[in-house]
Amino acid sequence: MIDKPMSFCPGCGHGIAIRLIAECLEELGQESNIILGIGVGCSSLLGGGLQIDRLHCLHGRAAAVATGMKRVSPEVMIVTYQGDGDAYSIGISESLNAAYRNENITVFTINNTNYGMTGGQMSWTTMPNQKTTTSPLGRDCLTTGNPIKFPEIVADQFNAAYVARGTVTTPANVNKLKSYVKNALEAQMNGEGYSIVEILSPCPTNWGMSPLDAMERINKELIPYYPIGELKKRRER
Ligand SMILES: Cc1ncc(C[n+]2csc(CCOP(=O)(O)OP(=O)(O)O)c2C)c(N)n1
Ligand code: SF4
Ligand SMILES: [Mg+2]
Repeated sequence: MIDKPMSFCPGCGHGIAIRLIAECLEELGQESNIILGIGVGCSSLLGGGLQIDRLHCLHGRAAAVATGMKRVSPEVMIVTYQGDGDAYSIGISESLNAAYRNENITVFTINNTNYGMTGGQMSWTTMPNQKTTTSPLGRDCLTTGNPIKFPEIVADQFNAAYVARGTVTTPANVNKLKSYVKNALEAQMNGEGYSIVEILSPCPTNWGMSPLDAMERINKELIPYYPIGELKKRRER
């Protein structure tokens, strides 16, 4: 996929995340044994260079689609790739229900604290006081709720196999994220059940920042609220 053009803005985190997922699939020998359930959003731009079977799911419904795929073809790796708006704001019911049932699927959620594709509207992960096109004065959590910590809900409350949060801001963080991605995929290969990795990812275009400043924002503002690391694992790796 390296020599194929992608449609992401300069400095977007989606490309790094997709590359890591593709590398892990190759290293695990699964690149020809996978179907992606892709959410609606900038995530759906990933198709450009990726030679992988995929279905573009209705907005927010990828976890439900993945459930059906996995139950019909349990030997195939089933992976969803979704944004925070898709997986949480719009698809929270499907996301919660799949995690609650401990479906043997792997979910990757790109958390860039907004609806990137449609011009930067507020999502469930928009930070307190963050300005977006639908919260022009800054997010008021008293009237819109607090930013959701979906992986924490899954890790604390559900019988899931593997839960982690990573980011793409530094080479060290990219390396850690790659190990989380691989662990999540291995959990599915072992039949352990539901695995999820949330990825804190820059959206310089809608944040109105340079790519470097957007990375810094994640390090300084997002990680203190959304800690990175492994939240739950059934097996030591
Ligand atoms: C049913 C439906 N409602 C709304 C939209 C418009 N829409 C397209 S992408 C998107 C938000 C995507 O945000 P997110 O999942 O966070 O992905 P990102 O673009 O930030 O990576 C919305 C609301 C749609 N395509 N379909
Ligand atoms: S709008 Fe944001 S999430 Fe979408 S491609 Fe551009 S930087 Fe990435
Ligand atoms: Mg988003």
